[in-house]
Amino acid sequence: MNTGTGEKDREGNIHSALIAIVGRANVGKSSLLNALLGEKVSIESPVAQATRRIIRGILNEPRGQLAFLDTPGVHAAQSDLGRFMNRAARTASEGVDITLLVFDVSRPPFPEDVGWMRRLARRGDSAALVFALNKSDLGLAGAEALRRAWEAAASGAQAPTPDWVEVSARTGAGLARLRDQLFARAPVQPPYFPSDILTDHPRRLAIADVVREKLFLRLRDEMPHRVATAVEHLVETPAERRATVVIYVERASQKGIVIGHKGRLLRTVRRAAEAELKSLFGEAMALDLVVRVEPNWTKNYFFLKRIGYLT
Ligand SMILES: Nc1nc2c(ncn2[C@@H]2O[C@H](COP(=O)(O)OP(=O)(O)OP(=O)(O)O)[C@@H](O)[C@H]2O)c(=O)[nH]1
Ligand SMILES: [Mg+2]
Repeated sequence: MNTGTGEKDREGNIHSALIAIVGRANVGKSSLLNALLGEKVSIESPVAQATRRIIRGILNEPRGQLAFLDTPGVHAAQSDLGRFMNRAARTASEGVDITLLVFDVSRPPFPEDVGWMRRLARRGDSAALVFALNKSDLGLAGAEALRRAWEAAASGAQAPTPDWVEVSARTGAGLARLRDQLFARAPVQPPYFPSDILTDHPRRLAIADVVREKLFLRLRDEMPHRVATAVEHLVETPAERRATVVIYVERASQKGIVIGHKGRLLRTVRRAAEAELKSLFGEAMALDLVVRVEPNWTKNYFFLKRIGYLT
C-alpha cells in the first residue's frame, strides 16, 4: 500500500503515471508542461506546430511521479513532416495511464479539438481522461461550447468521465489543482523513471530546439515551417563549450531571410539562444550558426530521421 508520503511500499510502488499531453496545435501544451514542471524542457512558440517530436518531462514529488509526454499539436497537415507529427501525437496517446487533453478555453473549439474528443471518447481503453482548459487568463469564451462538444462526442460511446480543470500556463492559475487531479488519477505502481531526472531529451536535440524557438520568434508568415535545426558539431570540454547548429531551409531564396540584413537576424537569434542555453545548462555555450539549403526537407524521410524529428 502507498502511504501517500512518498515512501515506497514493499514492492517499490508509488503513485506514478505516464501522461500524454495532446491537443490541437498552439493551445499551450508545451507551455503547460514547462509550467507544471517549473522548468523549461519543451520549446514554446506563438507560431503553431512548434513541437516536432515527443518530449518527456518528469515531475517528482514526495507524493509520487508524473511522467509527461509532450506531443506535436494536431493540425491540417500540409507536408510529410506534418503528417508524421500528427501520427506521432496520436500514437503517443496510446498505452498511457492518463491522457491530458489541452484546449484553449478563451475561444470556441476548432475541428481539431472536436476530433481529439471523438477519438478519446471512442478509444475504449482504461486510460483516465483529464481536460485542461488552458489560457483561462484570456477568458472562458469557449467553455460552454467545449462542454457541449464533449457531450456530443461522448454520447452513445463508452466514454470515460473526464476531469475538467481551468488553468493558465502563463499566470500559473489552476496548476496546483491540475497536479492534484493528476496525482489522484495516478495508479500505484513502480515509477517509470529514476527520481532524479527531469527530461531524457538528448542535449543535441535540446540545443537545436532552443535555436529554432528563437528563430520562430523572429520569422514571419510561413517561414517557420520551412526551417529545421540540427547540431552538427558539439564540443564540451572544461576549456571549451561550443556547438555548430545548422539551420536548414528549403530554397536558396530563404537563406537571406534567415540571415537578415547584414546578418542581423542571425546574430540576434544566436545571442538569444546563447542566453537561454546558459540559463538552461548553468554554463555558457558558444554557438556557431550556419544556414544551409536542403531542398524539400519536410518530405525527406531520411533527413527527418537524421535530425531526430522521426524516431
Ligand atoms: N495567454 C496565454 N497564452 C498562453 C498560455 N499558454 C500558452 N500560451 C501561448 O500560446 C502559444 C503556444 O504555446 P505552446 O506551448 O507552444 O503551444 P503548443 O500547444 O505546445 O503548440 P504546438 O507545439 O505547436 O502544438 C505561445 O505563444 C504561448 O506563450 C496561457 O495560459 N495563456
Ligand atoms: Mg508544443
